[in-house]
Amino acid sequence: MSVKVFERPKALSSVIFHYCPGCTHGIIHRLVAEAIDEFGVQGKTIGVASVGCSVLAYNYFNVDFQQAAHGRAPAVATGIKRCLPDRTVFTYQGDGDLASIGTAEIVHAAMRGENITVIFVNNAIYGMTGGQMAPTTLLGQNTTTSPGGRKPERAGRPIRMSEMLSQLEGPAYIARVSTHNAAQVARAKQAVKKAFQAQVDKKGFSMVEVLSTCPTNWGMTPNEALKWLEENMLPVYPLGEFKTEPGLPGPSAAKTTVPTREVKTD
Ligand SMILES: Cc1ncc(C[n+]2csc(CCOP(=O)(O)OP(=O)(O)O)c2C)c(N)n1
Ligand code: SF4
Repeated sequence: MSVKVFERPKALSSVIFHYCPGCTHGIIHRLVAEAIDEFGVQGKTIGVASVGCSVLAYNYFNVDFQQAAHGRAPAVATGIKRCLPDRTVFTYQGDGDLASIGTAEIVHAAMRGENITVIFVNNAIYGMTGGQMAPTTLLGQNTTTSPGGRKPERAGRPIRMSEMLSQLEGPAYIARVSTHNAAQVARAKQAVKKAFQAQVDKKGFSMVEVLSTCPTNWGMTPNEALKWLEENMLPVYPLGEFKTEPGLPGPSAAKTTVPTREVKTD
């Protein structure tokens, strides 16, 4: 008797990724595709690709896709979801895209509680354009635009998007997960599923921040990059669920914000 232990998710096309060896974008694609398969929504999912190394995501996911301009994916996804509310809509964005040029779009989509899912890939650098400093770059981290390391007096401190967005009332689910070992990848899968579940249940905005590697621009081997992520990124970007609406599977965190009251104007 033969037992199948591994297969390509149906929501992933049979195409070889262009990502560099050891880049964890590929793992994250797979997690998203597995979640789409498990929810049985492949035929009614629409992805929104951003600009960055994952700009070609539409080649890899076997679902409908729309390309958005740099940083604008949450606005594009908002329009798609409002026009086609029965579709499962997700964005796939890097940290340069989401936390720099796209800061306004992500904050306002989260504030409005748009019923979309955001997959936020944080590799602490601009990957596609050759390794410039991002808002997520760690203090002291060398990049092409911070030779000698990021200095707080010049460039501020790393922005923690999950913590920041979880202060808003709109989001239903916000979590940060990582890809540095198999156990963490398994946890990441649960978070991605929970984010899609929030959308299916019409609970509102969901985001999973996934800590990811960029061995090429970090100047490391794939294994060194996984170790660097674990040792340097986790202390700055702690893992966990920052916001969970009651009713979603798994332990529910208390709401972090007190809802604002409606005021009557007559
Ligand atoms: C309006 C605009 N500004 C700047 C760029 C250049 N640009 C392309 S990708 C990118 C950064 C990508 O980094 P990130 O979002 O972190 O994704 P990664 O490549 O690391 O996955 C930038 C600045 C652009 N394409 N469009
Ligand atoms: S440049 Fe970095 S983020 Fe882009 S594919 Fe290569 S390793 Fe991945």
